[in-house]
Amino acid sequence: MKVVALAGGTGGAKLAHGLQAVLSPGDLHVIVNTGDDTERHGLVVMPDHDAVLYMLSGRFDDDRGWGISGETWTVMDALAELGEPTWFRLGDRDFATHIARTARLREGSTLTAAVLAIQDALGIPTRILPMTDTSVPTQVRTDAGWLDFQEYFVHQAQAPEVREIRFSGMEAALPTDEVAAALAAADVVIIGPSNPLVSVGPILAVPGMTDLLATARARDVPVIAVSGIVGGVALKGPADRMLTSLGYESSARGVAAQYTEQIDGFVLDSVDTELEPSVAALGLRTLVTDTIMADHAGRARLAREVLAFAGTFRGAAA
Ligand code: FO1
Repeated sequence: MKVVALAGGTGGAKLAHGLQAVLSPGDLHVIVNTGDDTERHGLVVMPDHDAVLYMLSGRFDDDRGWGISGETWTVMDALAELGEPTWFRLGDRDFATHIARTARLREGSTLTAAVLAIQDALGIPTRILPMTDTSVPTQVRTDAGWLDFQEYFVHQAQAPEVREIRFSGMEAALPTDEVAAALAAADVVIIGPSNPLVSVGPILAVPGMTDLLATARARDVPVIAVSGIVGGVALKGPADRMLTSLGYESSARGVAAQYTEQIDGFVLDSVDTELEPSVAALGLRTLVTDTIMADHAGRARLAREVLAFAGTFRGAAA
């Protein structure tokens, strides 16, 4: 079964890890948000790509929630001595990823070719595909004006209220050929439990992306989203406060409402059972289960349950 997962931050990366564990090698493609990408110390850093890369290669630091486990910080400390800004922390081994990727980009590789080479080097059986090859940096408007995403997220610790979100340069972006091919071959598309506004939102905002999803759905490929809001609260990050400050409901139903035009099924946590009828009233089929992926076994369990749920759509369509 060919599966395409859409992923932003940690939640999407965890579900992708579970999917990789239960699918045959080569059957999973992950389309990642590149709106969080930034340049630090002259290097291209791709937080969402790298969260998935490190998760799928068993390197992710689950305790810290980003970067590589067992990191050392020699280069960062040396940069601090040189007076360079160090609020965005890059570990020594993480630096190697950004150096290798940036070198390939400077040699003329596309973003996709540069990251696929790194994935091959790390030996993962999954293709992690940037949603687009051009730069589409996410910016958020706060009461102090527009901020680059990492300035808001890391430097200002997500403290300012977000009034507006934009993806700079998005009007000129296109899904890559690799993304289009993965969606054309997919049997199931799964939107991971990532922030619907700044993680999945940019992926769906790439011009032509929702058409590719619609084409897949037209050949009976179910598109299923998993809520990253449980009991009204984001499992990680500022999604709950962002939904509220932008006038949406911070709940699993609020997440489902973001995707109604694009999805067929929605997975919500057992904690939110009472919301299930109102999600179903949006025209969606639902699965209510434990969506908290506490450990590796939990990731694989949720992946299996979501794939079984997806199987019920194909039966219904036949
Ligand atoms: N998150 C932090 O909270 N502090 C950091 O210093 C930090 C550094 C960092 C370096 C590389 C990388 O790939 C991710 C990093 N993150 C850091 C995580 C991060 O930027 C966010 O979690 C995502 O952009 C939101 O999805």
